[in-house]
Amino acid sequence: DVVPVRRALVSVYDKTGLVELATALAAAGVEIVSTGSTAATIAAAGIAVTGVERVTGFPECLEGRVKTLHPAVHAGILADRRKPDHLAQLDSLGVAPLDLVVVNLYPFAATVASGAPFDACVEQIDIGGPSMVRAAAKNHPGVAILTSPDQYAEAVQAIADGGFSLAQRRRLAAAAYAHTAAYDAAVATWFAQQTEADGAGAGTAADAEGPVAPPAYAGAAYERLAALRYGENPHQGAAVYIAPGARGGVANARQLSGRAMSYNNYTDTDAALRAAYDHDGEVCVAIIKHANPCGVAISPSGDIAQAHRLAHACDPVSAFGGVIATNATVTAAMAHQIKPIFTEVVAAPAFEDEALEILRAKKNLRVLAVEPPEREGWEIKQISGGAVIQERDAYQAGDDDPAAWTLAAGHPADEATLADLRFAWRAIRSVKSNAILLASGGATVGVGMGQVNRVDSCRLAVERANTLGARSTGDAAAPASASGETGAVGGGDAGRILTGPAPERARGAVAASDAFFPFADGLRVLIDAGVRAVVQPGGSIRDEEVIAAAKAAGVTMYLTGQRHFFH
Ligand code: 93A
Repeated sequence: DVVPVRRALVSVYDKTGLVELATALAAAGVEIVSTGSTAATIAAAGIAVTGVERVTGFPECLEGRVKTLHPAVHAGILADRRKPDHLAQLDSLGVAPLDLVVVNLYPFAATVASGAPFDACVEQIDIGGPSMVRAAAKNHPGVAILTSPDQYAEAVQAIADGGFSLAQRRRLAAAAYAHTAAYDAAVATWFAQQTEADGAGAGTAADAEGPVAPPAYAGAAYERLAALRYGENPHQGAAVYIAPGARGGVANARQLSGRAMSYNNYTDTDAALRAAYDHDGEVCVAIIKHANPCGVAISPSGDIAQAHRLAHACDPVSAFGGVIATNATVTAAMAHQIKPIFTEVVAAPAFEDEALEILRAKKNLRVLAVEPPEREGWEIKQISGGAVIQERDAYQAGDDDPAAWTLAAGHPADEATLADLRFAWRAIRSVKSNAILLASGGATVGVGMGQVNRVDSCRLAVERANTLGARSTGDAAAPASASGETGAVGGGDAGRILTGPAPERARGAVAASDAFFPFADGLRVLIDAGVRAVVQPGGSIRDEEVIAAAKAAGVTMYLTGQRHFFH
């Protein structure tokens, strides 16, 4: 099933490895047919090349829009060698078959990412390239297709060994179709976005009454970035993919140091970024374990090291082996704090040089430079037999603003309390439902996550607040005396950011609930623990009973009118 390579068509935008490939092809006696600047690059290296115009008898025209779109090219690619009739037709038409097609496409996504104007982006939609790729992949019984310089080494070896095997050609064909599918998905996504921006398209949530169903392209193909060692567990195969046209977020992260990212590293870092970037205008640090926050904090003074201390102090036990993300530049002071704590990943938009040096010294710590994740877009979740797609729960949703809340019980909150309620309401969006979150001083102090009834989430939040935490002064000059105390991990320097035994942190804290209280029982757990103000969506048929319980206890309660389930 090995087909020898006698004639190759080479047309590549990315010239990486081109001369080496052409050299190997020429050495193997392969005739090279090529387009414009690809042919010029090959010829400049002193390698014999036939211009595609000689094959087509037609000049490249329309500013390059028509180069290879010609029957002399496509018949040469598509003729089925197993059919004598096809070969006879080629003969009578004077067309020679092509055994190898090497094409990589115009850089459409990179052009969009560069902020180029509409027409310039459209010009970078490759037409002739994908046509050849798809034709060659279709005719894989006789033709091999290469779409990336990564495949050249394998190809050179195959040609030296006498040709590509059928298994190789099939694998290359599958990769080729995945490539053109992802390319078209990027075009489709961008195009639909442009149409929406014109106001002529399907519309957005902003201009419609209710939620808008995702357009067809929302489920478009993802492009495979890399295989992962394994999935959630070592017996599960896994890979990571890039969304068409996406730039930010963890899938596009630049890894600056540490071991390769695992599947769980990717998903936890994603959760950490979601949490950290939900606090616009504030310096925020989020620590995630098993997709849930074990600490989120902002620093009113913009001191990221302080925000990290506060986030860590929420639950130092769980922060062991966690993932840290922030929306601000990591300073040396923060890096010093992270150093003694076993941490899987640190993700940030930027790092001070000294911070990077400190973090790089920890060989197992993965350090990621990440552009902000996109706020809007579609979330895809697989279900058996298909998928459900929804609009992302937008960061900074309208109900974030306390001015839009309704005071249902107690006195209006003072400025500091209102700031904590606002923080808690933002932070709860990254906690798995049912979620109850206790906060104080711009930091979570107790998180009750993922319970199947709300009263259990309340109990969990209170218990965790009162047992797990270690008080942090949030002060840069915190004494280094508390090593080994409650919740300190790793001993030694880890104690530096923990300044005392776990206090009763639920007392005096504020609480947020991601959805309404169906009964007063959950709220009573919070009241009994000393919580003084609560923010929740409201909307239960027993709202009256819940509000009455708050009033009776002198607890302030705000209703936001919007819930934030997150599963
Ligand atoms: O403009 S096209 O859509 N029309 C074509 O006929 C065509 N043929 C090859 N783009 C076309 N190509 C693309 O040109 C290839 O996909 C490749 O990216 C590029 C190589 O052109 P050059 O050899 O001039 O650099």
